[in-house]
Order: sequence, then structure tokens, then C-alpha cells
Amino acid sequence: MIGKRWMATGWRLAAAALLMGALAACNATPTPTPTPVPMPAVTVEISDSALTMPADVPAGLVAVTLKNSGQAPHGPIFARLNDGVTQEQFMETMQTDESGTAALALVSLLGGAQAQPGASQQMVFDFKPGAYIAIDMGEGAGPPLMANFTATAGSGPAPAEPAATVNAELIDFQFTLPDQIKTGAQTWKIANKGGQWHEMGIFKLNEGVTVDDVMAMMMSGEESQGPPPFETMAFWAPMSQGEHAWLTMDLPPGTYTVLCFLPDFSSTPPMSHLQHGMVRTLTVTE
Ligand SMILES: [Cu+2]
Repeated sequence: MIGKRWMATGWRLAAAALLMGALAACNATPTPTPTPVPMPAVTVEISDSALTMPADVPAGLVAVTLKNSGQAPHGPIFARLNDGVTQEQFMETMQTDESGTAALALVSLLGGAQAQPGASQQMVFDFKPGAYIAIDMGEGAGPPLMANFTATAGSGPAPAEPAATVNAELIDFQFTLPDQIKTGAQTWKIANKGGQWHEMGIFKLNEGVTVDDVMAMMMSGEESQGPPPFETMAFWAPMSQGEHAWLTMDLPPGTYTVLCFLPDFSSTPPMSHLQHGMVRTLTVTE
């Protein structure tokens, strides 16, 4: 009897000890529930006559919404001034140097997407601390629309990178992209892993038009008649080497061609990246 009782008591003690141990373990190391750090958000408002945005933005990952209230498409390019370069110096250089190469030497380009009239566009930039300029060259002959801003590092925890469903790498001279993606909102991570600047035009081909047709048309250098056999669905502005950003877009199903038209200044006369073969076919499925 004694033996049995002892065993019973022992079992209960053991169970209690296990339970206490489990509770203690729970108290000592509560299951970590990481609170997601909200990403700072900035709105860039653009019309046909003005570009407005906050003068101060946090450094690091920032969600940027471009809102176009104008009648024309707008796509400001975001640029970080090199250390020691002032906004005045950059503007003066831009006005005095027709080719634009002297102004380009003063900045790193982060790219930027276009927003259609009345539409918005969602992007995420990873701003290094520094002085920036957002500049929209516009379609017409008017002066460029621009805003200056400064990115300042904070002390708080950093938000997580956006979850990208499409990885687009820009290299010299090609796009690393999936062959096929699905329609619906997709977040693209765009990274320039090359040694030169690159841009990314995304064009949806009209029914019956092939990528070869478009290439032949672009390479001919002739002024084409009538509307183009494709529709510009997105355009990521020039991005310097080492930069990255995210762009969310919803492409309808179809066959697309992805192109970079930028000049390669290391060749004389400068060849376009397109001539170097910087072209890719992308299929968007249902
Ligand atoms: Cu390129």
C-alpha cells in the first residue's frame, strides 16, 4: 500500500513538476511575437504644373505613393546628390550642360515609376541618408517639375523589406526576369546589379505583334507612322548601379517586351543598351 501510495504521489509530483516547469518555461521565454515595424509612408503629389512632397523623409525603407492629378502621365525620377553637392549646384549644372552628362555625374539615380492621369502608383525606396531631388522632366516644353528633400536616419527599428513576387535584376546588358508571371497586383523588386545605369520600359504588344516586329521598328531609326504597335504599361526611370527599389503593378495578361534605351557612354558614339541586346520577352498569364 505504502509503495503504491508513494508511487501515486510520486507520479503526481512529477506531473506537477513538469507542469510547473512548462509554466516557468513559458514565463521565462514568452513566445516571441515580433511586432511588425510599420513602414514610413510618403505621398508625392504631382499635377501638370507642380510636384509636392514632404521636405523631410526618414532614411531607410519608405513607401512612396505617387498621385497624379494632372492631364498627362507623370513619372518623377528620384536622385540622391553625391556628398558635398548642393541642390543649387545640381540645378545650375543641369541648365548649363545640354548633354546632361555633367549633371548625371553629381547624383545617384534611384529610378521612379510613372502614374497615369488621375491614377496612383505604389513604390518603396531604400533612402540612404542624404539630400535628394525628385524631378519630372514632363512631356511638353515647360520647365521640369521638381522638389528637394532630405532623408535623415532615425533611431527606431527598421521595417522589413516588402515581399517581392517578381525579382527583376538589371545587368549589363540584360534583364534577369521570370519568363512568365501572373496577372494581378505583383510587387517587383528592381535591382541594378550591373556596372552601368539602366531603366525598364514594359510594353504590352498589340494582338499579332511580335517582339521581333517591335525590335525591327526600333532599330530602323525611322520615324514610324501611326500609333505604336504596343502600349506602354510601366516605365521605371533610370537607376544607377547598386540601387534597388520596389514597384507594385498589375499587368493584364498578354505578351510584353521589356526594354532599356539608355546610352552606353563607354562606347563612341554611345550605343543604346537596346543595341547591346537589353531586351526581354515577358508573358503575363491569367
Ligand atoms: Cu540598360
